[in-house]
Amino acid sequence: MLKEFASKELPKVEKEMCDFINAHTTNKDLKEAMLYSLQAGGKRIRPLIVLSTAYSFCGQLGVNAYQTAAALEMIHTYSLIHDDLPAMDDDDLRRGKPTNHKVFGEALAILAGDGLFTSAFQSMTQMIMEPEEKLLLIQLLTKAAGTEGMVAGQAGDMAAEKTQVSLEVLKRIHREKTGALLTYAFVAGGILAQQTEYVLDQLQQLGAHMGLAFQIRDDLLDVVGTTEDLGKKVGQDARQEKSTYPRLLGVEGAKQALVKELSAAKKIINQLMEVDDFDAALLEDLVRMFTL
Ligand code: GRG
Repeated sequence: MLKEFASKELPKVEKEMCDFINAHTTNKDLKEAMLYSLQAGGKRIRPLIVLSTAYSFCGQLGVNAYQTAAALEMIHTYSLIHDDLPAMDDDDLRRGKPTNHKVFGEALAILAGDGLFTSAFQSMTQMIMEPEEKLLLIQLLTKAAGTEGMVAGQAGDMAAEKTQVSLEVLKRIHREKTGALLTYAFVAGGILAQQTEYVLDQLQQLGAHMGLAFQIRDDLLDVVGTTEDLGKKVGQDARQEKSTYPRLLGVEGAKQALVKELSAAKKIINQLMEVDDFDAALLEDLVRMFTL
């Protein structure tokens, strides 16, 4: 069901992102660099979470849902461009293609990231909806992407490369670096579907478990290598000697940790079944997607 939903809905997010960049980027080279990374073939997990969460509660999607999903993916794309820069991970390949700075040079890649970051918020300010709801969606995204979320996590991750860290520190880094945007995706879906504080709190917790599961799974795939991504990643992490779940817990321990996070996620989805009109099918499929 999630697969069909994704095939039907994600092209609308693609269009939303590209139309916005095309309409609002005056410099041709900058536009090309931004579109290059946006169209480089990401899995679109974050937009898929926004849309499937909103749809699970109200069975329909308004234009604001696509705009929010598009803004979130623009921020994710900016973070990948900057993460690949020589000053950070210094990677030549992303999603099997040359990284943005390899194609466009470092200066334009920095600006492409800056452009995507600011365009995301610019597009959200244009959403036509209740001002309070819009402000909340924007405010929570600044928090998730910024110095209490992804940017803080990236700083923590850089510091952790030089030293072995505890499981607690590793969890915090991932909660901020990748978990914050994933959690936002669930909560934003709930806000777009006009859900109560109680539901938003449940979605926050669901996002936290799914965010950790996403990271543990990613770490495990680097070791056990069951997906296509593996070949691209093993070299990187082995070179960096980073602290990862399998390194701290062993492969079996990391697998158990993944199962634990996904069971907690399922429990929350079961609780949400008490909410009027909630249909669990899409979110249950999402949990299955995060399984090894
Ligand atoms: C530069 C501020 C700043 C932040 C960078 C997310 C991030 C923070 C860096 C990405 C580095 C990385 C490999 C993180 C591990 C989690 C992960 C696999 C992220 C990639 O997300 P996917 O799998 O990517 O959703 P696609 O390519 O599908 O969009």
